[in-house]
Amino acid sequence: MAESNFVDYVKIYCRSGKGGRGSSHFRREKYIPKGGPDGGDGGKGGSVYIRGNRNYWTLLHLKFERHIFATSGGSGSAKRSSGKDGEDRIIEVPCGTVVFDADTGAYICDITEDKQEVLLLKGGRGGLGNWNFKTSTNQAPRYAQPGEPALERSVILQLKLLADVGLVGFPNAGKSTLLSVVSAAKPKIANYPFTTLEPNLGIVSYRDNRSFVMADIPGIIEGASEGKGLGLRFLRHIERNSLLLFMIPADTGDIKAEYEILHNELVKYNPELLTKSRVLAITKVDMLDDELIKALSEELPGNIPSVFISSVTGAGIAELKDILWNELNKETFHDTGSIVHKNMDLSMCPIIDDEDDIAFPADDDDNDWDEEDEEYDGDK
Ligand SMILES: Nc1nc2c(ncn2[C@@H]2O[C@H](COP(=O)(O)OP(=O)(O)OP(=O)(O)O)[C@@H](O)[C@H]2O)c(=O)[nH]1
Ligand SMILES: [Mg+2]
Repeated sequence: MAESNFVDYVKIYCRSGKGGRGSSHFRREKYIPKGGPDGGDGGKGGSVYIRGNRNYWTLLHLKFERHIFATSGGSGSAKRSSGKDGEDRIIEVPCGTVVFDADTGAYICDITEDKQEVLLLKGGRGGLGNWNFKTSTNQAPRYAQPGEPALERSVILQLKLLADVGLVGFPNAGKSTLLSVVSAAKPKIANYPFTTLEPNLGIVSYRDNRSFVMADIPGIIEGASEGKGLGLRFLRHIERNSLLLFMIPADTGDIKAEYEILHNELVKYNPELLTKSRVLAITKVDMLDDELIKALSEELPGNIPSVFISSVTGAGIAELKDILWNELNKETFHDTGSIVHKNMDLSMCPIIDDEDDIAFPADDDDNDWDEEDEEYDGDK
C-alpha cells in the first residue's frame, strides 16, 4: 500500500517560531549626549495553523512534508525599531480531517468545513526592548526581554471521509459494483475478496438534481475491529456517514447471521455507530428466481428497512435510492459534526508507525540571538 495515492494518515512534527529578542540599545548621536534607551521590541514568532480546504481529497500532499516550521521573529534594533514578525505556517487539509496529539493520542480538533482554521501552536511573543523599561528612577535600563521560546508538537492527521452513505459488507458482496452503477465512480471490480484496498467516493444523483455521497470501503470480515483483514484502518471512514448500507449477497447461507457479524464488528469498533440509520440490501438477486426471493424475504432481520437489488440487471436500484434518500432526510439525520472522536490508541497503529522515523533537525535558527550583538556594545 506504500505507493497508494489514498493517504488518510500522516504524522507531522510542527514547531512555531520563537519571539524575537528585545534590543538593549542607547541612542548615540552627535551633540545628543545621553540619548537614552531606544532598543526596539522583538517581532513575534510565526504560528502554526491547520485549515480545511475542500480542494483536497486526501492527505497525499503532506505525506512527504513531515516537518512544518513557522519562522522566528526578528530581534528589535536601535531607534525603537521592532523586529520583523515570523511567518505563520498553515497546514491545508481536506475537510473531514481529525487531528490527534502524536505523543498522547489525545484528540485535538476536527476540521469539517472549508476554510475552518484551528491554531495548533502559537508563535512566541517578541521581547520588549529596553526603552520600555525607562522610569524616572532608572533612566538608562540595560535590560531587554528575550523573546518567548518556540513550541513544538507532533500531530497525527487522520482523514475520516465525509460521505452520506457508507457501504458495509463482506468482501465480494458487490459494494464496488453498486457504486459504479449508481455514480460515475470507477472502482476496481473483480470476483475475489479484497479487490478494493482503499475507499472510493461517488456522487449518486437522485431525482430533481439532488444528490448524495456514497463511500465504498474495503470489505469487513469477522474480527475486523481487532485488526483482521484490512481491519480498523478503514472502519473510521464510516464513522461520519449518517447512514450505513449493509450489503449481503443473495447466495449467502444465513443472511441474518452475516448481518449480525457485520453489525457486531461495527459496534465493537465504536458503539456510537449503533445510532446511525441502517439499511440492508440483498445483492446479486439476478442469481435467484422469484420463489427463492420470496423465501429469503421471510428470513431477513426485521428491524431495518431492506431491499433486493441487482447491480447487473438494475433491479431494485431505483427503490434502493428512494429508501436511502428517505432515510437521509429523516429527522434523525445525524449531523457529521456531532460524532465524538475517541482519543487515539497509539498501540493500535503499528503498521503505520513504521513511517515515523522522523529525524529531528537541529534548531538551526538559534543564531538569531547573536545577530544583534553589536547593539549591546552601544551601552557599554
Ligand atoms: N450476478 C451478479 N454479480 C455481481 C453483482 N454485483 C457484483 N457482482 C459480482 O461480484 C463480484 C464482486 O464484486 P465487487 O463489487 O468487486 O465486490 P466488493 O464488495 O466491492 O468486494 P471487495 O472490494 O473485495 O470488498 C464481481 O465479480 C461482480 O461482477 C450482481 O448484482 N449480480
Ligand atoms: Mg470493492
